[in-house]
Amino acid sequence: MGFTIISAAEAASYIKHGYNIGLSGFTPAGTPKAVTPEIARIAEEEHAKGNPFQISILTGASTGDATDGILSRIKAIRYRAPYTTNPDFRKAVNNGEIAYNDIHLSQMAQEVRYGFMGKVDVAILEACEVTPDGKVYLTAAGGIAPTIARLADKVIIELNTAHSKNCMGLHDVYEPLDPPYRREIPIYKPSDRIGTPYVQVDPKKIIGVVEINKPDEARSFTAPDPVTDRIGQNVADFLAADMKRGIIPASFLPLQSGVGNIANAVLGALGRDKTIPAFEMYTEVLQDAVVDLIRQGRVKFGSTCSLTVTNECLQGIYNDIDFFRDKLVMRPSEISNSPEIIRRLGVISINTAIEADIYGNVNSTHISGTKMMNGIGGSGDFTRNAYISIFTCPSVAKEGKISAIVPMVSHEDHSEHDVNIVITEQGVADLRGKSPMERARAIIENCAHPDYKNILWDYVKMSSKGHTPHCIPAALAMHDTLAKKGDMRLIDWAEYK
Ligand code: 0RQ
Repeated sequence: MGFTIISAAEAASYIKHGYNIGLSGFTPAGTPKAVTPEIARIAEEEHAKGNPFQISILTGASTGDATDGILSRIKAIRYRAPYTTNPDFRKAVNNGEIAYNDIHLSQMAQEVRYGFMGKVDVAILEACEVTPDGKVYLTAAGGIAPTIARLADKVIIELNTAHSKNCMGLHDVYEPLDPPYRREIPIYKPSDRIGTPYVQVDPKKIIGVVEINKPDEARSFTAPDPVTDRIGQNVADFLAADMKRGIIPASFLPLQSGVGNIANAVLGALGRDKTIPAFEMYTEVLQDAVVDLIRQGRVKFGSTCSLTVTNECLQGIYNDIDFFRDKLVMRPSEISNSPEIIRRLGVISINTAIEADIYGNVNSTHISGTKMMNGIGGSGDFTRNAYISIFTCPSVAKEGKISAIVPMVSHEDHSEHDVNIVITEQGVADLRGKSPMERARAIIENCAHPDYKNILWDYVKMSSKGHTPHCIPAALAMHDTLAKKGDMRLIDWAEYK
């Protein structure tokens, strides 16, 4: 290996107040886990002495508690981008303690390169192997590792033996040139490889190697329930029908699917539906359900940014690497989420909404318009460029007190111009080729919960005419009723006319 072995504490001592830190990883997969808790320890000591100590974090997507959790609890994060799922980080953001920049994941690496977020002082990369000439073999995610490794003044490697060296070869590392020199990214099918299996780092920049043995902070999934199962089945039935009528080619198209239980249920249902041929994934996160489908031959190939799987599933992949090697590839997030490639391949996107409005605008990020949930992640990258863009969600949240279908979304991430299909456990609203009023009818009739159908029709009736009818004083009245009375069903439209 040829580099100095240093402790996590020693590595952390190179991080100074005000530094911009770049981290490998995408979702907790592939994120460094040993140095960041030591940075937190230094921050705590400095805070105890009355000194300021805060850093900025630039990474691929969400990290684990060892980064976003620990550092946000002790107020050691000044700024962070992009997507995150940590509850303590979320609390700090919604308290106004952290400057959070929620950008599309495909844009993260290039915005760092363009200098929008300042320079990268230190990059910390998790690796399963590093060679003396600076070839860094990443672990379970591509993220923005190639970019931060190249731009950072200094690099720290966390060599994690919890990841097998069998991971070597699963990555395809490629960084596009910036305008005006950018060319097409030459991926024409999900399995195309265009780069190297490692990230090249200038060996002179490597401060040292921290040896660890820590599994990814993988999230477990709650068991599927009747609602997520129904949503999954509705998605599978919809896609099978679209294929039957020739809208989706008989050979099928690559799929992207988000994280969480709905995504797992959707994939499970697609796998079971034998009228749908074995298909490919061109996605950013690949969950356990897809790995099972690869084993069953139902998924032929998975191109992803990260293996966001349980540790047991990940070890299964490493153990059966001869089987998986030609069926999986991990890419940097700007390639896995590249609008150019998503559009070229005709990817069908499936993401989860917090709420959708009757005209097809979708909120993926904010609870009641102001509180950040997680972030937009890659949902915008895929939705805007998909062959067919699908949003799923349960029709109601919090035991029915909240309708996921509302007159106007309280925050907009995906506009009516980009959203093709909305699916709840109630049914499917196909918005393609429809005018706003036609969309409203499809969404209210097919997706809204029965408790809310008349409420939503009453809103439409009281709306002033126009291309997109609205009653502006009442557009957020269901949210206002939730805030005041705790249940959207208690809406009294007369109060808002
Ligand atoms: O609350 O946690 O208190 O139970 O929101 O909702 O139904 O458990 O759904 O975990 O799949 O998350 C959109 C946030 C959904 C996620 C979002 C409450 C609900 C519950 C969570 P509790 P569920 P999920 C790939 C693509 C954006 C990024 C993306 C997400 C909690 O899917 O972050 O798509 N998406 N990336 O009760 C108030 C509503 C609500 C509501 C739900 N209308 N009002 N609360 N909840 N709807 C991934 C990457 O990009 C890496």
